[in-house]
Amino acid sequence: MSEYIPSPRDWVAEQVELYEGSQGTEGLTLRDTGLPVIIVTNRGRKTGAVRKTPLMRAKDGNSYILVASLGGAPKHPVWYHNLKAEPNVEIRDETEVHAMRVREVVDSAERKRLWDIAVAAYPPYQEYQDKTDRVIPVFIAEPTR
Ligand code: F42
Repeated sequence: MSEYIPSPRDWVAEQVELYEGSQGTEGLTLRDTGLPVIIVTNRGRKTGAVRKTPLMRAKDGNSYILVASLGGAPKHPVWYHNLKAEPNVEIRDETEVHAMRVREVVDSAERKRLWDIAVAAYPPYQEYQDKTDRVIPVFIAEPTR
């Protein structure tokens, strides 16, 4: 098994530790918003190390919508590049863990539909999009079995 490298951001690493350490029974929401979070386990494209990325939970049927918002920062988060290089991930949603494959949604009609679901789940995504010049990437994660 590859090494797990925690996020250099303490609050993110702490959320992962609590969420995963409790098998998905604690640390399930973003800070004081009360809104649900999932944990995406992916691989670093250079190190090959295991990375764990908490994201907001937005669902479309059995699929998850992953929004590379990084709070509306000018650059994509590093995990965006990791998922482009290695699309096979695991998603923990509370006590359930699913094997998933992700793809970036480039079709504009499909992106709009999924974006609207994501914004309904987590309204600040729209503010993040409004404050950045980049088009915030949207992935869909679909079950592999
Ligand atoms: N971020 C979002 O973008 N969207 C969300 O919906 C979201 C929700 C959320 C909820 C709870 C929570 O705790 C955090 C949440 N975040 C959300 C933050 C998210 O978890 C990430 O922390 C954030 O998006 C930043 O991602 P990042 O991948 O840019 O992380 C940076 C800080 C980071 O970890 N950098 C590493 C480092 O060491 O500097 C790089 C790690 C890495 O992947 N390295 C690669 C490797 O090979 O290992 C190489 C990368 C390369 O190509 O250089």
